[in-house]
Amino acid sequence: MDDLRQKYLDAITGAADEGALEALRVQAVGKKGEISLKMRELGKMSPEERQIMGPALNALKDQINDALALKKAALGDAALNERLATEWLDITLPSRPRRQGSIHPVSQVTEEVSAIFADMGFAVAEGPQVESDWFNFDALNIPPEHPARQEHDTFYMHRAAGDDRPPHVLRTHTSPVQIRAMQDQGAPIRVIAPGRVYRCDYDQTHTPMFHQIEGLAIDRDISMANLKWVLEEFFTAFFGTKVQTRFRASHFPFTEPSAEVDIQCSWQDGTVKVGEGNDWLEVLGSGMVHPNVLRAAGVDPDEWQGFAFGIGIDRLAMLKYGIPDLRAFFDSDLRWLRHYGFAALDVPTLHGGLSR
Ligand code: 2U9
Repeated sequence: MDDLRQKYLDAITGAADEGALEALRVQAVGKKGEISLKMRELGKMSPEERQIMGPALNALKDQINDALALKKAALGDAALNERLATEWLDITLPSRPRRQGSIHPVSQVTEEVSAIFADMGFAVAEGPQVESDWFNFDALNIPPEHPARQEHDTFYMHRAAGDDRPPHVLRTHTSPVQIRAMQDQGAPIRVIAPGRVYRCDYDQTHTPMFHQIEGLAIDRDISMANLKWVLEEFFTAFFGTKVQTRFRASHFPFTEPSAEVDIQCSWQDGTVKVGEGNDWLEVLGSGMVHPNVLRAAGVDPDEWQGFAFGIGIDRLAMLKYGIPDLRAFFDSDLRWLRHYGFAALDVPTLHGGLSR
């Protein structure tokens, strides 16, 4: 019995892997194993012999099962340690760089301007970029032979041969949006119309597509004084500092009287600072909406009056963020956007400026 014990305990200790261990288990305590066979022989023994051999064989079986279990655990640990030592991931390896987008300054400024005017009760209106010449010109008191039609450097859409109707145009301003808004809602009305506009012009300060925001406020007694207050309120909120304005008499077909508006600024080392100094920078056009325009939009000019203004968004973005060249807006390289501080997460909120 002791030989048997020693034989199996030694073999178990020396087992190289789980396969060898299983073979030993079958050989020792399996159904036809050496110890199981010995147990079967108990029946042939005298009761005295059986009383001694029975417990001894059971104890031997338990001892071998315990040794098998211990060795199995040890082999499992060893296998795991071996894997841990050979199979490892270098988690310090830098991840692959991910390309990150960035909000465009024009989009950001559009949101900022819309939010400021929304706080003053202006709704945002949008309209088509391909317009009929009636909405783009006639309704705005620019008749077919008016020189402003040429000045606008209009892109004309194609008409089929034999179709004599006047061609549609790429809108040259967002004013048609406000004509449509007045037709739909009537007066009183307060809207701003941001969006893309098109003029056939390309040089250092002009691109064939640019962005405008126009504003319109019509009520029974709206005046130029209201216009001045709204604009100063806007510039002060937009630039984050008190900004004076200067009105200069001007002429537009759609407003009477008309004024060009300058904002207070200073020039230092070739860069402009808004809201300080004794210089003036022209930034927008404005005036009281011409009675002909109100009439075309279905609003009675004897009952209603109001102001309108137009401002270039691209220019505003350049001024606020110190972008010197308009062409940067059309550059596909995102690095310049980062250069001017535009991160992917610069999302303007309606109330309370930018969330960063
Ligand atoms: C309606 C009636 C009148 C909008 C106006 C201007 C003057 C103006 C320029 C500013 C810079 C265009 O982007 S820019 O080059 N705009 O000078 N815009 S008054 O007048 C309107 C608009 C809508 C129904």
